[in-house]
Amino acid sequence: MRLTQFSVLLGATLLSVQALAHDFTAGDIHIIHPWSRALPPVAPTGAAYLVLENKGDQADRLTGATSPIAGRVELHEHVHQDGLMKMQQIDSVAIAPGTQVEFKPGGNHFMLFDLQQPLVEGGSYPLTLNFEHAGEVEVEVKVTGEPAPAAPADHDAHSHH
Ligand SMILES: [Cu+2]
Repeated sequence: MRLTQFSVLLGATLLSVQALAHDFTAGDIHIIHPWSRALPPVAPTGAAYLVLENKGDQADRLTGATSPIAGRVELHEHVHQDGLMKMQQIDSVAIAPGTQVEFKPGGNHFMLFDLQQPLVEGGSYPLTLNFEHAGEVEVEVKVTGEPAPAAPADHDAHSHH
């Protein structure tokens, strides 16, 4: 029963994610599908994800971001340290010519501190990205109910109770 409900939910979520695909351009930088996961209204921090593609022949660098809905936005990466996954702040993210840099759960992400409004499924908010060469561009981040990506292979080991 629970499994059936979950499958229905997952199917609906996949459809809504496709419907939400959207993109932006700043100079040579193509910004693909900025999104955030919906959170309970009390959450003080959130995260945003997207894909940056450098379509030019010059290296560029994402140097920061701001949003009117957050007191502060930091660039974060996940690192393995002492057997744990930890987040740490990074100053900038290089985007080599002809490559894509993916911000995703468990990897690079934008960390939004001091949220001024809840991340509600179906909503959206502005995020301004700053690039060394492409300059400043405002994108619209869509808030989805997308679940956490399935853990690799061994996730069955602890899901049978
Ligand atoms: Cu973070």
